[in-house]
Amino acid sequence: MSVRPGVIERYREFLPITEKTPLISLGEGSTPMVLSENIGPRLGCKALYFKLEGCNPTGSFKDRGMVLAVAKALEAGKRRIVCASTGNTSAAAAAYGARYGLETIVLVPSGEIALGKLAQAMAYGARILAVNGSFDDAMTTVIDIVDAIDAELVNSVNKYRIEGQKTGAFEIVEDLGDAPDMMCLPVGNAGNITAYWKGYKEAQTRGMARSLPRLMGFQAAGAAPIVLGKRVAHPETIATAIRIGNPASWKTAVEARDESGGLIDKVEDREIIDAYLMLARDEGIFCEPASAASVAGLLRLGELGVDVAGKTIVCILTGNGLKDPGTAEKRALVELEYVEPDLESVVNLLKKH
Ligand code: AN7
Repeated sequence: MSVRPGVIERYREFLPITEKTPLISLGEGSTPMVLSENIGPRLGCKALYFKLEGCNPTGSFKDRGMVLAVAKALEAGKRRIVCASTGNTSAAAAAYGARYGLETIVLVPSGEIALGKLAQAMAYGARILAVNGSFDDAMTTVIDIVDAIDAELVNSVNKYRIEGQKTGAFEIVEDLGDAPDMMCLPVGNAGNITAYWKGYKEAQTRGMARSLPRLMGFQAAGAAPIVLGKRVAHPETIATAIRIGNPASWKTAVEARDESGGLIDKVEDREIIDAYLMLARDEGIFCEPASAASVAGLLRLGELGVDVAGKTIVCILTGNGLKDPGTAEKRALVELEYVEPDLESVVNLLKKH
């Protein structure tokens, strides 16, 4: 439990829970919707909001779905959870697993996950299997082993993950009083776009929203199977969170795209880094590279023939920038200025520019 209700309690009537489902929480959900000060006005949007999913307890949107998947695992009497991950799912699984006494096993692509995410899985005490292969190899392996090791699978092929993640859409319609015109988000394993679309449709059915948004999903150019219409054997991108070549929720992502009149397109690593730095320097928001793909995509919409002027748009910033300190250190290109600890030295140094 947490003092403010987490997503299970807040949205219990929208979720597949029973009297036996424990109302567990680490304080996930209710994340800030921050109005853009600079990027939105430059684009002529009516209003551009950033939903800061990095403010969740483990620093990413994964907590919304993980809390429900773990609650259902506990309800079913499971003792062990397992997942494959590019890092954030493993951090969330490890946190909720630790808190509620489940053994957590995570399979991650060896040497390919951001430092902050690895640090989290270590701190929470998960067993970390570094797989000699990609995320897609880790995912295939998890599906192969899950029954043999008597564990609950907590990847987004677990339907409770999608159910929990759809609460992001409910929060947005509650904050805005209706759905936005468009919502931009990164697409990796494609669970989140699937979940948001389900959430928006339910919000409309239940009278919480009148309209539905167009969903604009963005993959990294080197890991864009949905855009290309075929698997990518060796996905490559600086945004390690979405370095995925064969998304689990491919079909439902395409449905979300088509039913919403949206699109799934790709953004180059260079555009991702530009958006990542633009968010930090023009908005004061530090998200991880994968999250910045949403804004990189927004910046490309004009080119893609989509008019953003006068529109209300939400970008989902899926994870916290602190997850991946290595990218900031390498790409922000700020040199440390070494100085003696006295007034004269500091003043003289600052005069130089
Ligand atoms: C920051 O943690 O797949 O399209 O294993 O960490 O729902 O997969 C993470 C994905 C976007 C893509 N932004 O979401 C994992 C994992 C961040 C992410 C995505 C991920 P999906």
